[in-house]
Amino acid sequence: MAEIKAEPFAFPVKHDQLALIVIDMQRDFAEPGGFGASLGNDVSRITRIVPDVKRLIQGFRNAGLPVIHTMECHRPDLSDLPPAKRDRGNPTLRIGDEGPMGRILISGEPGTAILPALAPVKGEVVIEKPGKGAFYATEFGEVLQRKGIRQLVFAGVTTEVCVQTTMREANDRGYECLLAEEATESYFPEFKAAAIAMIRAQGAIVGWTAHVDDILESIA
Ligand code: TIU
Repeated sequence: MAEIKAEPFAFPVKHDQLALIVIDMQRDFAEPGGFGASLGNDVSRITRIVPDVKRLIQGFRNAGLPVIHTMECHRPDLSDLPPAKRDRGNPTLRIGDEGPMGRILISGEPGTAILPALAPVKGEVVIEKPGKGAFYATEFGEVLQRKGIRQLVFAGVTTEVCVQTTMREANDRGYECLLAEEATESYFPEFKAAAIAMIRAQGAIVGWTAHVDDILESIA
């Protein structure tokens, strides 16, 4: 059986069931003036992983394997934004407010877009999600089922919020999940390290973690 070198043990890869899930690599989390910065975070940590996310995406495209992108965002009328989410975090700009890149985390606004270097290409699915997890109130689950995808490689931000939430949701639904370590980041290095440790603890309780080079080698 084909394997990807991973922790806590080798990931038993089935290439015909494998997809790359790129979580929320949006300007709002990576550029000054966006949502991440409004929460008081150093967004330069996020931009540093762009080259590793890019080569992972390119590897999947070259191998003819699916790449699915997610975007955290809300409808312009905020009907999918619970007050409990809008009011959280004491940010300088709340979701839906007008910022330097348009309205914060609103579908179609410039700041909500995926970073140009990682932009989806024709044919790639983009899931707009109102939650931290990609399954809640989206068509993500149906898309995976329709495409026969059962194994998910994860990249994107932030490790302990939207990436980990989606991995946990996927794990409960029976998907085998592998996190690409250099292709994910948090505003807090200690949270990234803790999320990686939690995910692969107890015999891969939520999933596996692997290095980008080892993932790329297996799909080359
Ligand atoms: N995409 C994602 O992780 N959304 C967040 O709000 N993350 C934070 O860490 N704030």
